[in-house]
Amino acid sequence: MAVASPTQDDRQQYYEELEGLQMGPLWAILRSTLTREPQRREVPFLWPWSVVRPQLLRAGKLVTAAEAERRVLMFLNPGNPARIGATATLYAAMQLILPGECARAHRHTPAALRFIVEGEGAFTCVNEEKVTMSPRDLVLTPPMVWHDHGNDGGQPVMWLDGLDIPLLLSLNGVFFEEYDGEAQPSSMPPARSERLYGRGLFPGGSAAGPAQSYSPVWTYRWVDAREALDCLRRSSEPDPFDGFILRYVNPSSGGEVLATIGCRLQLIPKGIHTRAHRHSTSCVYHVAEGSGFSVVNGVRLDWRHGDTFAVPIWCWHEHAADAEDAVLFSFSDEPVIGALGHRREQAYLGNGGFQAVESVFGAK
Ligand code: GTQ
Repeated sequence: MAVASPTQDDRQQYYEELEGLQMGPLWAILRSTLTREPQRREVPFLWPWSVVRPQLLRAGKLVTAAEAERRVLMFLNPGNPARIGATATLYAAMQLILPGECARAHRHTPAALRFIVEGEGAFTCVNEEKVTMSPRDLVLTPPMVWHDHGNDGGQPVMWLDGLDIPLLLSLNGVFFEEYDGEAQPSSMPPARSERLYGRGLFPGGSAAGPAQSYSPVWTYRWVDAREALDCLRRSSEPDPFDGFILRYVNPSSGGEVLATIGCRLQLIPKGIHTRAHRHSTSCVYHVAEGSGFSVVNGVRLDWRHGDTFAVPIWCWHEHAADAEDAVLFSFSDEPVIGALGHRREQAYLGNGGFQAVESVFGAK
């Protein structure tokens, strides 16, 4: 039996009825949802230390650590104001703790890392182990591990926080618990996690557990990392896309330090300009040493020590150091994308491997 051609009105009425029934036609959104490449809202962005530092110190005058729980300025990506994150999956922020303050103990499912930017004398207590923090050390507080921060010194201490909050929010996976009391007792011997798990020796016999999803070493010291980077430089050729690059490793598995976040430290020697590539992971960079610039999807980001910048997923990027050697710390969602089997990488082939600069970030 022949069916009469439907009119626009028939369709419209149908769609309206479906809406009331909590149903919808896939064909209306198929092409705009299952896109050829990621639809990315986040943009390349840089938070200069010269801007961040005074604002953070201002927070120190206006809000106490006790009031705030954590006195933290978040880095928000202007491309996606609805999301708390520097990229679609990664949260980045700068935390301040003043002498004598305590940021009380809690734990949560989001995984966290700290990269210390300025000041001596602060510590994080991680599962009853007091971990001292010095500039450029990496400190981990993995999922559901109790942590409080304190400052026994005489200076303000500031550090970069990296967490997987946007990822966990999209998974509806956030759980949070307050500790019973302000700060944990430090019942563990000082530097226990470094001394016991960070030296290529693990407890044997029945105490030798299976590989853990996060590193049992709570801190990776700058002096060690910097020395390793120099050693790498003296004994190998630079990677064309990343210069000399090290991976912070979970010694129990050989994998990434956190199940959802991987950390890297890379040296871009003076005069080196890396080739551009892009990958299916997003990344937050922090300048640990020196100065230089990156070109991210045609935007030139000039950076110096203390700056933080976001490279959203599938953005072309290349790095250069012209005046001096530069060292970049970075964290990414690589372990998540890798576990899903969705790792993709592409080299930029046009223009001799370098992007054309279309705009300069922050230029008026
Ligand atoms: O220091 O425990 O930037 O729980 C965000 C959430 C820091 C922290 C952040 C947190 C922390």
